[in-house]
Amino acid sequence: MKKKWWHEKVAYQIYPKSFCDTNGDGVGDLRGIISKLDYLKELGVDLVWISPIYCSPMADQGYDISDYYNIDPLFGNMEDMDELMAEAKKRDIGIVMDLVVNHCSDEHEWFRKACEDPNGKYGKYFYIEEVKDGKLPSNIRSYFGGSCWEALPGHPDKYYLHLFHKKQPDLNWENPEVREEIFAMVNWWLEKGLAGFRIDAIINVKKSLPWKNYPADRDDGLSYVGNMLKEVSCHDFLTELRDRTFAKYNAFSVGEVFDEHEDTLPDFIGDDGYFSTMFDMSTAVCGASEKGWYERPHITANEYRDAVFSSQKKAWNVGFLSNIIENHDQPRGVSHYLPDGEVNDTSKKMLATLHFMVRGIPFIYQGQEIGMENVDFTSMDQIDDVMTHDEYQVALRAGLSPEEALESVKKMSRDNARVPFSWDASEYAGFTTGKPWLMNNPDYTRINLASQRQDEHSVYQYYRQLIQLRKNPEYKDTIVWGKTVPVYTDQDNLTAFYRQGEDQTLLVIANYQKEPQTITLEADVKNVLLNNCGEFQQKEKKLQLEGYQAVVLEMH
Ligand code: TEU
Ligand code: CA
Repeated sequence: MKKKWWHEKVAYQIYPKSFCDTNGDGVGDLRGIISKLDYLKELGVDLVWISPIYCSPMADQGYDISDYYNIDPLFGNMEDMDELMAEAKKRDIGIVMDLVVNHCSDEHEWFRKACEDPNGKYGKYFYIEEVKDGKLPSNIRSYFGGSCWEALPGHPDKYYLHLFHKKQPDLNWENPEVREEIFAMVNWWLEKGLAGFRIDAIINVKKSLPWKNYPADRDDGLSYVGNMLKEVSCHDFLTELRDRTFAKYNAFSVGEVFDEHEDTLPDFIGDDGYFSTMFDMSTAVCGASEKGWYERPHITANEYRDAVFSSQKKAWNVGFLSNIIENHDQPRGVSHYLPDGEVNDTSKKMLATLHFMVRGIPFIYQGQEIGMENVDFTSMDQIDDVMTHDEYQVALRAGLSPEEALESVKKMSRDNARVPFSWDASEYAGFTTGKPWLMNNPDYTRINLASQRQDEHSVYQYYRQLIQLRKNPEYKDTIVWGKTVPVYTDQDNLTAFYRQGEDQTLLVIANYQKEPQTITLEADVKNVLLNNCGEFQQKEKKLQLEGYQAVVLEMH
């Protein structure tokens, strides 16, 4: 496998609306990010991915872009962006933007022109179909609920495709002019000195044509988008995208890819893959039900382990996955993957250890490093996210009471991770001097950065140690490149694996339960590199682990 500059990096995701507000309007901004660069440096971050900051009507929080060449005034302006890139560069931090090109906003001028003249140049930028007798071209359900077809404004006989929100019309990648527009835009940003892109929803760009119906999978008569996507391959589009853009600049690219199969993984992240890396979504999708969020069971310790190990095995010898426990589309990792009632500093550090010690590029989502938890929403009015509101309706239609529906969807709500970062214990958690656009997590006086910075045993300090260990010249090669070899897999609620380097072996053990557990070591311990709690209790070959204890050992 070819070594690339990004393999050793530690990345951090910023959700700009909720990171840091500097002008008191309650919305995070670019100057806020600039003001926190020293903080990110202190943590040890090398790459910062910022969710969309382009001009947008914000129907889907910036994932509906109306101008790819400008910054939304909510976040600042292009001077701020240039300054951010320059200041980041001084600190040896690369800026990664979100590339949202499966769709744009219905307020983009391309779509406005398409509405004016559906048969003209811009009509061909989208998927627009004639509809006779109300018969839609296909019965695909949009990701956010309802049909993916919507009447074209001003043309009741024509419908356009939107796999996401109706304010996010899909761009027609079959049209070479559209692809040229996209490549030019990507290169324009890369010329500005961007380190790379996170590529949004990219597996959706290739549609199965001609349109047709699929077997319905809910009683709305509609069918999951994936049923259409699995009939086609993105290969040609993604190869062209790579060759015309990222490859020319040696830029970093991380794909948002779901449901990828082992046989095509080399195409995505092999040496000459479409992307530098892609997210490992295996734990995020664990337990997902076609019926909706309300049907979703809590993931178990063994399921978590099996999902991680199977990804590690798939990617070994192929390329690098990017590891996450949460992002702006997921609940908080600690609430998602740890049992209810057992979310505490020790178990949070255990999860962090697993996240950082498996092979791959670690991405921290803002607030993860201080162990931010899900929000105890008490009303749907507190939730902004379009997807949560749709899933709430799905739950009601399935017969749940409003209370039950709220209880069930709030566990998965994307707003759990979208509430403002808890900087300190002052009003609005130090995020803004105004009123935040989305409520703070009410637990901010208990969980915030300011207090954890002073406490050497905090979750935050533990994240710093994990990053320092990863960058320690003595262990770096093993942690970055070493093979992940699962061990003790017949013990329940235990995730343990070796990282095998050239002439070094590390052993990572996590006791994923509140009861103690004992393991028998296969070799002698040379060094204890990390330990998230209490004593290191070894008697000869027996190692006794406390509940949620995690250790990283260098072995003889
Ligand atoms: O997400 C793509 C996507 O597939 C999501 O619908 C995902 O299934 C869901 O959020 C899981 O909770 C990307 C972005 O990350 C998301 O924020 C956007 O809403 C979406 O694309 C549309 O651009
Ligand atoms: Ca602001």
